[in-house]
Amino acid sequence: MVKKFQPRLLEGKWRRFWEKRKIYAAKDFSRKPKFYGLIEFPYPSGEGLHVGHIRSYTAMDIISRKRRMEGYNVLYPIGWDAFGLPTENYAVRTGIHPKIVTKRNTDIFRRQMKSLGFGFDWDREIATTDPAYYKWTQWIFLQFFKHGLAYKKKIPINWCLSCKIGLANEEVVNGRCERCGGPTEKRDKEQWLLAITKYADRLLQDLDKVDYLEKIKIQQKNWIGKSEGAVIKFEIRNSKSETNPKSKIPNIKQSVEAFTTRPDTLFGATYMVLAPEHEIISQIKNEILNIKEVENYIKKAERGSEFQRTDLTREKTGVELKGIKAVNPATRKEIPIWVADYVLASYGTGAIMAVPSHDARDFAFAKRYGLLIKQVVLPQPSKSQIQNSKRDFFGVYEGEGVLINSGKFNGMFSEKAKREITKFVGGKKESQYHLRDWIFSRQRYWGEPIPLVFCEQCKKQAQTNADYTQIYAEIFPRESASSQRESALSEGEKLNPGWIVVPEKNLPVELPEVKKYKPTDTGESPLAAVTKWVQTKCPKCGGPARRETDTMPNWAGSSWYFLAYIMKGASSNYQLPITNYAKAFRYWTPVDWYNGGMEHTTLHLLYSRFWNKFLYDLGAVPEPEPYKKRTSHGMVLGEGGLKMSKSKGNVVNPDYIVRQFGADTIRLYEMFMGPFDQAIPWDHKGLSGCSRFLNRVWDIAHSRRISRESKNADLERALHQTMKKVGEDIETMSFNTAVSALMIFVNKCHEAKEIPLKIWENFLLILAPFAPFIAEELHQQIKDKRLKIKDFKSVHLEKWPKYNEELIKKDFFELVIQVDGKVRDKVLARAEISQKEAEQLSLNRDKIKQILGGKKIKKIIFVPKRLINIVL
Ligand code: ANZ
Ligand code: ZN
Repeated sequence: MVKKFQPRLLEGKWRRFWEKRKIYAAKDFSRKPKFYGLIEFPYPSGEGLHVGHIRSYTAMDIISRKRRMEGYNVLYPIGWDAFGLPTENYAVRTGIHPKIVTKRNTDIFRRQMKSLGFGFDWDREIATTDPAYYKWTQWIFLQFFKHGLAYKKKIPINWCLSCKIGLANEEVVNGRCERCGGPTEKRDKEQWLLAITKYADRLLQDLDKVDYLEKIKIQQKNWIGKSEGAVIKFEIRNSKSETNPKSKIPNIKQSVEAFTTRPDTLFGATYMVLAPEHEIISQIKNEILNIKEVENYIKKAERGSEFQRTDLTREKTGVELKGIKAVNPATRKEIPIWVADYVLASYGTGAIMAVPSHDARDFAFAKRYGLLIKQVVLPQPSKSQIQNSKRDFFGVYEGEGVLINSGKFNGMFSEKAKREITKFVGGKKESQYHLRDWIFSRQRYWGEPIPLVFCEQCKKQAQTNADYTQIYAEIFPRESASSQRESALSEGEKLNPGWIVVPEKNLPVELPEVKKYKPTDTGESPLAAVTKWVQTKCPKCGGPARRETDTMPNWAGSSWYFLAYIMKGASSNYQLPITNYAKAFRYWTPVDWYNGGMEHTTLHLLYSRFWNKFLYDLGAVPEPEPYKKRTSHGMVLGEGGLKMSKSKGNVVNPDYIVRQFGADTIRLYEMFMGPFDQAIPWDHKGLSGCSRFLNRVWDIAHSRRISRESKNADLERALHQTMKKVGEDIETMSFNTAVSALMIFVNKCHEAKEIPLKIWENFLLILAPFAPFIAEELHQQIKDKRLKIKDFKSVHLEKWPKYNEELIKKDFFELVIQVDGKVRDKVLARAEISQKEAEQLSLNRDKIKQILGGKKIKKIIFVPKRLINIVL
């Protein structure tokens, strides 16, 4: 009688076996090479583990298991990104403390993850909400503050009307709140900001150092948005044509700077536009004849969100400032000045030189208000067009070309003219970034308290402090050196008068208990109501002070968590001084491979690169980049292709699948469902197919003669082909084709009556990363039957088998890779490889990538069984 495959009976046994032996525990320091595989730690929501989590975790689990079998010392850790709104909202509704809710949820997540057999190192489990953890989040914030990279500023923020929370620009999608989808509006609020823009250039440049998917690099580049251009100064004067009886000063001596990426079009700048918030407007208010009208416009404009204001399809509005003019520094002609909300205060200089003939936005505006349009660049002008300046206008041309209507620059190419005209008018070459500083305050309860206090007395002191320290040093030169270190203000305290750091020894600043978690309509955090907590002593002067009641955004804890896993390995409560972790950081960083969602590319991924760079500058970590390699998985959609959601009732509960089919089946299915980087809808039939496959494996193990003596050359060759395919597919995350190769091989075994032991053994080894439970069970079955379980060696600690090139050659050929007809590389390929597969294989070769260097491919010629030629 053949025993039936009953996953439930095996899983508990092997899970305990692995846990007891700690086979997944990473060792600090080893002679083995290290591998640090990382997946984005989950937010433990009330819904439990999502099947989308499982796709990413299984993928990295497979990679980590393969690395371990290849002889690496593997770190594959897990933890909880547990601060956040849903938990707080739940607390608001139910009155249950977020701490309790979080514990409940993480217990569920942990149980689910263990049931799926992920090889996490549970000894290094972390939670961002653990005070021992957020002590460090606060500590890092304090370093930012002390180095002048955190500052408080009243800024218009995106306010979500239903969450009652300020959002970072990144959290507003199409004018709506990223979390709840509700509308947002602009509100002025004092907020803490982190100066990520100071790192913009390095965040951009160092993308060259890392192996990220190209689409990830492109998204980050675009988000940072470096624009090279010039800042050009425009004089402002009272208009000669419009008399100004109210004017007190006969002629204003003022100027406005404009940032432009196209200084070559300066001769075509026929008007200027100021952002409604531009400060010059109030400075020269008395000179503006229609100031009432202007102020009314400004009031209305400031309420619009940035999204609305930059919406290209929206009709542009504006008001001319009557009574004043700007002077175009190239033509020396007076041009009108407008205020319009399509110019943003927060970008460039908050003012533009408008060139309606070469900028679509300016063109639309000029058309609407009847402003002069003057063409100054043509793609390919004739001689007469260059000389004879008067020409009919034939539409906006935004490209570069040759200058016309531009005095002595006529006939010059744009590229050169940019430099020359900038020089001609005394402009400065400058770069601008679209990246903004990171709004780092939230007016919520369930986040890390910002470890600062505000002291009125120290604020006053700060104003006289400079003189004070000097006088003190003159009177007590000896004491001053040492005491100055303590009493001297840090960059942050100078930058933010009155804000004083909580001393490091007093960290963490723990969240106090509150009765109500609901944020207020005034926008104050619920913490503001906890008077006893808010009122404190100033650590600097001992006088009365109040604590900052804003908390950090939920991106804070995840900005450094990859380091926390390392610290936790070195000391279980990770509370040693940061320098004590230097050796462990040197050993484990950078993360070798990080897989996560595309939705985090411009948020978490960028933020954590920024924090790591800052810690690198402090000398706390040894690597300038935290992640060597970054890949991304596609979403798992609901059956039918819609996003899974409770309201649609199409959420798949992994517990139920594990109970019905076993953990190996759901793991295998999620790898088999489709190309890893694509969004794939859930399909129950596919799940059953994977279950049948595992049953077949089980049947073969129990019904075929598996012996040392038997021989089967065909099966042996098939095995080696499969070993090659599976090994390579894991490296390129082509898990679906790896699984299908395993299936094909198993069908071949099914046809055989006898299977050579060595073949079956090797098959189980390459199956193990995908289906760790069944592989372990069957692996032990073919081992010495007299052994007790305690003497078993886990299949996951066996060596990854090497395929034999010779054995598979017959079905393979050497594919010659040419670029523009020149032989550049050779690679072993399957005989029946398709053009598409051959292209993929060739374009993924490092050598070829280097030669192509992002150049455009014209066409690709493929000659089956011989060569592929990439034509540029
Ligand atoms: C004159 C000009 C002529 C421009 C031309 C473009 C084309 P990016 O590429 O995004 O950096 N600009 C500058 N500051 C602005 C602000 N605060 N709000 C709105 N628009 C602003 O865009 C740079 C261009 O956007 C600048 O170059 C400026 O218009 C405009 F044929 O200057 B340009
Ligand atoms: Zn004080």
